[in-house]
Amino acid sequence: MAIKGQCTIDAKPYPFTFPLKHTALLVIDMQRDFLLKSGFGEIQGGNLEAVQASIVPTRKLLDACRNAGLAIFHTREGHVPDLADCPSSKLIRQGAAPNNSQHSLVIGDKGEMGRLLVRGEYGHDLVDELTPYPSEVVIDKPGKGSFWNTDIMHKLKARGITHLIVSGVTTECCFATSIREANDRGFECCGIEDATAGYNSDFKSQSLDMIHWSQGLFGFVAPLQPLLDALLPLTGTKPSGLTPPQTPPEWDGDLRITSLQAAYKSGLSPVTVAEAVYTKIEAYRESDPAVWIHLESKDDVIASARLLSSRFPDREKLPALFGIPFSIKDSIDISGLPTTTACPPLAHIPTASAPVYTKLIEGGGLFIGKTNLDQLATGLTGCRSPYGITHSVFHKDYISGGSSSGNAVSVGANLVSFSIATDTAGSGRVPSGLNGVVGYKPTRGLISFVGTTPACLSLDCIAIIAKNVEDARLVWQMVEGYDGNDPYAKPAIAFERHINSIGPQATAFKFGIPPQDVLEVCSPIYRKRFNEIVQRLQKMGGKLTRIDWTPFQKAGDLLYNGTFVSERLASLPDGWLEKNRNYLHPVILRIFEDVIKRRSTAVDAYRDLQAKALYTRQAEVVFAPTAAGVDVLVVPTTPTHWKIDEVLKDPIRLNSINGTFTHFGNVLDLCAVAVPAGRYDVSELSGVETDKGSLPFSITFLGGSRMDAEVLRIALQFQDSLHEGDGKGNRGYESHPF
Ligand code: TIU
Repeated sequence: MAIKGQCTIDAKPYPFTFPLKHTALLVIDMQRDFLLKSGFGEIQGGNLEAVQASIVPTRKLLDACRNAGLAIFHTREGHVPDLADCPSSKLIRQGAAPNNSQHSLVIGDKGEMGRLLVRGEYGHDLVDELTPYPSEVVIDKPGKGSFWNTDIMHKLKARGITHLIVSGVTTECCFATSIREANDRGFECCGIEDATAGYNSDFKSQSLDMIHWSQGLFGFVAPLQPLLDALLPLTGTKPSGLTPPQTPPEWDGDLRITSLQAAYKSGLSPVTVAEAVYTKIEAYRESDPAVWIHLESKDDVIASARLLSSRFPDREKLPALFGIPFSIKDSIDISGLPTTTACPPLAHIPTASAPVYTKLIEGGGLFIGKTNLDQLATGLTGCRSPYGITHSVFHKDYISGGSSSGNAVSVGANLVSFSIATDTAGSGRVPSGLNGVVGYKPTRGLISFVGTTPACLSLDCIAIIAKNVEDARLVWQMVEGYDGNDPYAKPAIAFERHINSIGPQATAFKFGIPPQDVLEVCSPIYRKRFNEIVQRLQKMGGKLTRIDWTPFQKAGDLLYNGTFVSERLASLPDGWLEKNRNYLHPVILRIFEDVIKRRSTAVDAYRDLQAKALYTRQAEVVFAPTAAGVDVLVVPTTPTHWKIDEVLKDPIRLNSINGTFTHFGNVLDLCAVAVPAGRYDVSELSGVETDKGSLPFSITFLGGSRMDAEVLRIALQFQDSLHEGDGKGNRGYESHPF
């Protein structure tokens, strides 16, 4: 291993180098139907002995990759039970061959292991030796290639994968097709000779030769042993046969997901983490009693932690969020708990949980409590809740931001690892920026919004607040996915741009920023810091590119000055406002009354919808993959950091300024991630030399619809550049005093 984080192995046509963090093992179709007697493969005329010989080497490869911490993807070929995803050519061609005596059974027919190549049947599943672990990805594919009509490209990109180690059956069919498909999409692939097999030995060797022919037409081919040798030193686990440690490992309270995952793997108990979390929560209550609307009892959480330990006794096979403590905004339903949306007259006790919550629990997450928010998720300050005003974890006089105020504080104060919030006008990004944590708002419709109280339903979005970009990205992977019950869900499979896996293009990016006159809204220290960040991005290889700011400006204005605010009322029952005005927070009441006073008409609303479509199209041009287009837009997350007192005196105007760089995000169907970008002294903001302490600075990267993986990649690059050489990585919570 020459360069840190990279491996190089002997391969044809020349040595294959792969970055560990960006490499996945792809195990193709090691299904009973292809490997065992009476399966689909035998009907194909396959030599079963030949393919079965690949099982043991594939297991060795899988174990080595698991131990080295690589992402693991398995595929299974097969069809939905009514065969709606099976083209007639695939169904009929072989059986229709003249004098055919071999294909007496075709796809969907009942064989000895169930219906052939049909999902859910015994024969369709993977052989026992290669059963996936809970944290591994399984892709069900209807074709021979792994990319046709699947979301594998999306899932690989979402994990930052650029390099693939490929194994599985059969070499001449699905293995070769998948490598060719991956190659077209920009992946660097290396097929592993001993861990693939075909039904015809000549086909196997010729298929492998075709991959590396002509200086690597489709990729690389290598034997297994050099790869095992290269991965062995990276093995995180102890050699087997030793007595497990008798004392649990030391844990320093680091709640980053990746750190907790490593600690759990080596024996840390989730009960220890639950106890520590409650100690922190109690201590922080002194500083800020307004974080939680509902806190689970410590005993209940400890019981959940115990249950997790008994459900997952094997520490090698933990789900990704095993024992990871999280909080959730109190506008998101959890069965049996009140959802208040910080608006007591709207409180209800749901009988079903929001899918986003259910997925976290299924992934092993440890639920701690529901957090405070600006009433009806309307606001960007954290000063609009009957449950009290949260303050920034950095300073008691300064706002936490909102509306996901408690979410960001619970992460920023290190009470939980991550939090599930919402973001309509910036509610996930703004409080993250003001508390020194990461706030990621995926493209709308990628995470189900079902079971969440709407703020402005056609623009609402689930947001993820975490300690660093990689944690936010991991939580996204756990909770995203098409939900047919969400009318705004985006289709599961989308066009995905190719990736750049090697060369300078792998790290290069183009970025745009707001024009100088727009940046004038920022306080002097914010402008100074933003300019410094722009220089840093350029030093990292980012190319500052001129963009048309008009669609962002106009879309931002549309959100609050247009008719979209009326949509906030559309989700409430008729007459609700009249009945409940006395119970509303005075600022929220004022906003709603102003909306009513406008007497907007349907004509106004249609004009705004048309304007939204136009600006969205204009923004697509800004993010187009052309010479003039940019990969990301970079903005300061907020223009400044208000004091609580200032906001209380002028709540609507200052709130609106707070959203200058966030309002347009959902109107234009963008994705965005707010990332901490250092600190500054409070005195630099206030101008009062005697003011003590520091506050966080934050920038937001925005990208086009469904460009989440690209935006997160650049955000990660930026985050890493901030922590280069400090030996700590991004611990998140170290950046503030708690
Ligand atoms: N027929 C054949 O060789 N293979 C398949 O049909 N599927 C896979 O290769 N997985």
